[in-house]
Amino acid sequence: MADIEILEQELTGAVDNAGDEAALEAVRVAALGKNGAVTALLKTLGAMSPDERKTRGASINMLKDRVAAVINARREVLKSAALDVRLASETIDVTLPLREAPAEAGRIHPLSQVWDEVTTIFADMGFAVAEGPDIETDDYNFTRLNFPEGHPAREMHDTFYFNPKEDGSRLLLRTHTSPVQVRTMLSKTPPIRVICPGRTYRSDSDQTHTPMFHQVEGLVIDKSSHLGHLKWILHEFCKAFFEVDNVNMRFRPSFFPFTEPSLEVDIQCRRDKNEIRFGEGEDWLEILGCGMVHSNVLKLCGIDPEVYQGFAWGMGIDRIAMLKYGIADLRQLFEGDVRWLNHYGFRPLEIPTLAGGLST
Ligand code: 2NL
Repeated sequence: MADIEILEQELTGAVDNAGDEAALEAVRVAALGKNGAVTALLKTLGAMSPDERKTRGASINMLKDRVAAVINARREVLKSAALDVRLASETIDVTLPLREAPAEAGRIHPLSQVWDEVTTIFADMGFAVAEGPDIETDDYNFTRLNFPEGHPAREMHDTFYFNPKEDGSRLLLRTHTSPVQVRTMLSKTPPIRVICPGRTYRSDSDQTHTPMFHQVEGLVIDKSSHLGHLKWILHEFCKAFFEVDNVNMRFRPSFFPFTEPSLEVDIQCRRDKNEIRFGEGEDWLEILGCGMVHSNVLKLCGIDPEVYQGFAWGMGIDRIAMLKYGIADLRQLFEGDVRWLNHYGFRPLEIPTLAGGLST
C-alpha cells in the first residue's frame, strides 16, 4: 500500500504546484493518461491472483478517483484566476474623449434653419404646408394669378422659359411660389390656410439677386377673412421669428396683379454699426408684400368671390435669413464654403420649436 500513498502524495503535490491550466493538464496526462502512473498501476493487476487483484484493484481505483477529484478542484481554481487576469487586462477606459460623430460635425445651412423656423411658427398657428413643382405652366404661374396675356407684369419677372412645345405653349421655372396656392385653391374647398415655402427662379443676378432664391407665401380663404386677421398673423409671425416681445409694423399701399388692395410691410429697427435690432429704433425695413386676393384670381381658381374672400402674402426666405443672422452678402448663401457654414450654420440636433426656442 505504501507505493499508492507515495504516488498520491507526489501527484497531489504536482497538482498543487501546477501554475496554469496547461501545466495541470500535463499532470493529468502523467497520472491518468494512457501511459500515466496510475494507469501503469492498474496494468499490474493482470498478473495478480484473484484475491490480491480484488483488494489491490479497489485501492488503485479509489486512488484514481481521488487524484481526478483533486485535479478537477484545482482546474476550477486556475480557471477563475485566469478569468480575473483577463478581466483586469481587458478593461476599456470609457472616460476617453470621443471624436465628433459625422452627425455632430455637420451644420444646418441658415436657409434650411430659417425655412424650418418659418414653417414651425405658421404650423403653430394652424397652417398646413403645401409644396409644388419647380417647373410650371404659364397658366398657373401667370394667367390664373391675373397677369393678362401680354401684360407688362409678365416681363417684370425675368422668367426662365423652356423651349416651346409643338402647340406653341412654353413651360417655365416658377417665378414665385404662388402657383402652389393656385393648385391648392383648385383642389380644395375653403376654408384654406396654407403656407407654401419653395425655390423660385428669375433671370436676375447682382449684389442683391440670385437666379434661384427662396420664398414663402401664405394664403387664407374663408367667408369673412379680412385685413385685420392678416395684420394679426403677420405681427405674431414677426415677433416669433425675430424673437422679440414687440415689433412695430408699417403697412404701405402697393401693387401686385394678384391682390387688391395690395400692401408692403416694413418693420421698425435700429441699425447700430454692424447690428440690427428689431422692436426699437427709427429705421424701417421692408420685409414682405401682401393683400386681399383679387376677385379675378378667386374666379380663375374655381372659388366664388360672392361667397369667399381671403388674403395672401409673400416674403423672401433669403432676405429674412440675412436680416436675422447678420449675413451681409447674399451670394455667400450659395457658395457652399465649409468654413462659412461652420460659422453661420446650426447644430443638426437642435431643431427649432416654439417651446424650446427657434435659434438657440
Ligand atoms: C412679395 C410679395 C406677395 C402674394 C405674394 C398671392 C398668391 C395668390 C393670390 C394672391 Cl395665389 N396673392 N401671393 C400676395 C401678395 C404679395 O408677394 O414681395 N414677395 C416676395
